[in-house]
Amino acid sequence: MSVSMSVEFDTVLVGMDDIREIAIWNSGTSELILSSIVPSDDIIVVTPQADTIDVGKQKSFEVRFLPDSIDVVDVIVLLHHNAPGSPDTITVHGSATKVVRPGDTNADDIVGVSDIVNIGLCYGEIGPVRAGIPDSLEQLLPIGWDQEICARADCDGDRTVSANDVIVIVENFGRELWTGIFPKKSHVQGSSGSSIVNQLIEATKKMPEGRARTEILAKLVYYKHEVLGIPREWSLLQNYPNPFNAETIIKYGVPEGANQVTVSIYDVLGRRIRVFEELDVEEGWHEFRWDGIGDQGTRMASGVFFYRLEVPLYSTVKKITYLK
Ligand SMILES: [Ca+2]
Ligand SMILES: [Ca+2]
Repeated sequence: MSVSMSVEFDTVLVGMDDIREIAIWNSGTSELILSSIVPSDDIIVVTPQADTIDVGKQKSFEVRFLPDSIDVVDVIVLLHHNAPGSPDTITVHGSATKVVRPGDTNADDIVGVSDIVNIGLCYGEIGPVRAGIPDSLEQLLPIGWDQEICARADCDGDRTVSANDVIVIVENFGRELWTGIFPKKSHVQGSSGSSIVNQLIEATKKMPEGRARTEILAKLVYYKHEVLGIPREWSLLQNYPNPFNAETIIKYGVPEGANQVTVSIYDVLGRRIRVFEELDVEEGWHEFRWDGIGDQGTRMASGVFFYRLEVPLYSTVKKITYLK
């Protein structure tokens, strides 16, 4: 017998497996006894591990590739048998890659505040583009970066570690490694998103002064206001509808959390006729609804009223018209 064959695997994900079949012929004149089939590495498993093949017959063997790390592998399988030339060899070639949760730069299998550190450390580094699963937030970890942390720090897979990669942390925040689900959209929005961005802003402020810190901070602040819609400053909008009859909505913007926000309604004589108070107010947009009734339960007469937003360091007044 003389076997010299090779088995090729495509790229396989770490933790998954792939199988090829090979056939061995007995072209000799006596029974071929394969006493042992031994791969040089246990990431390759051949079954059965021993067998007997009749003259002129063939048998199939299963070659299973079970990568346990990101690597390119060449494994030699030794076939010990009773014919001349033993042992024969099979070479197995394959490579393995890993699915990562983009944003999990420190590889602890969850996307969190501490993942921003590696973006700072790898800022400006360039490497191979990341192969991805289209339209998903799961992507493959590329082989070929000098440092794995920088491959991971390029969270969006565009081959450069930049401030944009921080947004991937925001949008995958709290997600774990492999769920079997490919979420296509961020689950981050409104005030919960803003609280995530605030945590990342605090973490970024601990980075050393420099381009990374400046650009990451600018990106996070931009995201908070322009994407999540958190107001940049206190604001009181014109009520609507105005004039109103049944009910009107008074909307105000809070740039950062406040212990207490008060909006008061005054009549033309300056008497405070209704007070709306909210405690522990989260940043974002909020609203009150006024139905033309005073704090004493009295319906007001038609006319002009004023509403004032009051917080420390900011106060503003707007006019409202009530038509019964
Ligand atoms: Ca992490
Ligand atoms: Ca990037």
